[in-house]
Amino acid sequence: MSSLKQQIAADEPRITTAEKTDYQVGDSKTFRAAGRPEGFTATAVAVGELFTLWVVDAESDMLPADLVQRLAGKIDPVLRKVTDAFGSTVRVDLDGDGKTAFVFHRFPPETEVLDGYFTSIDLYTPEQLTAADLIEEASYTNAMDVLHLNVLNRKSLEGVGEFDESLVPPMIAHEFQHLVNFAQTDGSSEAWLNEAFSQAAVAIAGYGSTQKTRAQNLAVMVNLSGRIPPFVYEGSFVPDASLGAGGTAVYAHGYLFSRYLANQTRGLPGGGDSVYRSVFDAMRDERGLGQCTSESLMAALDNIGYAGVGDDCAVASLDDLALGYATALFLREETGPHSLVNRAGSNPSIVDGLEVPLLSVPEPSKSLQGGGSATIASLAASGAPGANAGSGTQTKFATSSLPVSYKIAANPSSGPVKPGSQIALSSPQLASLPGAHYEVATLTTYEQILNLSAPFLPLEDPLLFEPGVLAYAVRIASDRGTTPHTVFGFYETAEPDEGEGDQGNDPSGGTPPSDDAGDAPSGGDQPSGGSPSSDGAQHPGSAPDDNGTDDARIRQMPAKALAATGDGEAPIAALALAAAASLCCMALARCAKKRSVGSPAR
Ligand SMILES: [Ca+2]
Repeated sequence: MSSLKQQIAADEPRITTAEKTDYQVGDSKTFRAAGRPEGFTATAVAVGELFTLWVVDAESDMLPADLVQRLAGKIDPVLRKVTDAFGSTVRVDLDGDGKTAFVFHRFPPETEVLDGYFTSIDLYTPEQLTAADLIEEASYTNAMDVLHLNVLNRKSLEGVGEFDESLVPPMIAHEFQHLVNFAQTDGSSEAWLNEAFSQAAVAIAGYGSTQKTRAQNLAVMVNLSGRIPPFVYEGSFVPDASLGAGGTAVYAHGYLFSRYLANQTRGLPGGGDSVYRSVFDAMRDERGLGQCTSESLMAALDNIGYAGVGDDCAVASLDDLALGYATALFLREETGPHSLVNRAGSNPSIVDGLEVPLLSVPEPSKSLQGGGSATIASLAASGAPGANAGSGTQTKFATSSLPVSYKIAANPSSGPVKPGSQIALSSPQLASLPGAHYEVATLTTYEQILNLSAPFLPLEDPLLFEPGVLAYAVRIASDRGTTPHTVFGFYETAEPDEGEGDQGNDPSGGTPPSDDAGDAPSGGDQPSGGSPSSDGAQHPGSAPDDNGTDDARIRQMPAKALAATGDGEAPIAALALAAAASLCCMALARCAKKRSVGSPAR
């Protein structure tokens, strides 16, 4: 495959077509895709400054003209913002039109769960691929800078209404970053960081709020497993999101970690939203090709003045960085290394429009997986940060009085009540959260319970049971954000007597549900591989811990771990973040089936 690495400068286009193409609306062209080597004919339906948009002829009914026009109006602004932040795609503008092609077609069964994808296969000619012994890939490359969009996106697949156009702009931001990434690095990119950059692109394009379900799933996963799941992986591996919560969490992590990078380095030369370009730039080779790797990340942070050795440096290593991020996830400081936002006066839990629930750890995980996994424990309960943190040793302590295990009790806790009965709420954590108060969502249908589609409103009066209500969802809102919610189910009783308090029939007693509304945008993608991995949404109840036998392949590395201890004032003030041994060195057995062309073998 190294034969495909040509001696090309990073900003030099390598045009493969004989003559410049200048596509116009109405043009017809044959495209190919994985699983569709026979090809299909598509027609150009819109041409912008930076893009061409194509729809497969056989499915033209799926995208009526008014929908196409609405989408077309949103693409150029997205591409411009992503280009400004991450860099140019000129090196891979294979057809030399100065634009990127987006083609809507019906994905074959093996990729039908995806909303869209990028594959670097498309950036090579059949001859190049054949010479590299990639015969199957040679049959479906487009030899063109093209991104694939599914005419059946997730909501239409689930039968929940029509094609969901709101998924398209954030997905385009996400997938287009993968194209920029390949143009900048020629595939010298670790998948976890490449995905994080694509999630940053979603934020920079202005669609951060579309990641809500993923952020909530991350919070649910932490709540269920007692630990922050891993997010730093080796090489081309990232968890397959269709397999459960692990993959979903990676996208939430990608978003939050990438914005943590920008927000932590804001104001430093090469920092802020320029941090991603700085990563590409930090280790450019003689051809001008950069990297998107752990090494170039740390080199960039060193150049920026954020990482290094010395008192002025915020972090000394990737381990430090991941621990700072994990701590920020828990503590939500307004500014400083334990802040996701790092801006005084801002809500510390709203990251580029995405509201991130406070994380709750009812019971610390007894083991950690590496790869940035972290847990938090009560020093008062355990006496010491004693999590089994692999080969790491606990060397760092931080102080916070913020609770991390949020409990809300209701009396009665669930079950039959009479209309007008008062439901008393109590939480030992309420008093220790600055500005804390209850918020309640009234759920009257099972669909609302499933999707938590009812709004949370401040509880100002005693909560009285209303006829026809199936359940109330309750959370604590505070200056640092909102906690995970707890659902209390109730039903009306005809019995006149008081004192049921019956918990026996509790339909949903107190367990925060995963409100997977299926609205996670940007479909799964494979940053630079030939076989796009799926990116389904997490389903409630799916196992939060998907390591299994993969733990055998975690490479143990000396790593710092972190503990936090409180000042002892509040009963739950003594916290321990005992965490994150063997960071960043997790290689799981379930690797992507196909490596990207031109991607360095690891
Ligand atoms: Ca082009």
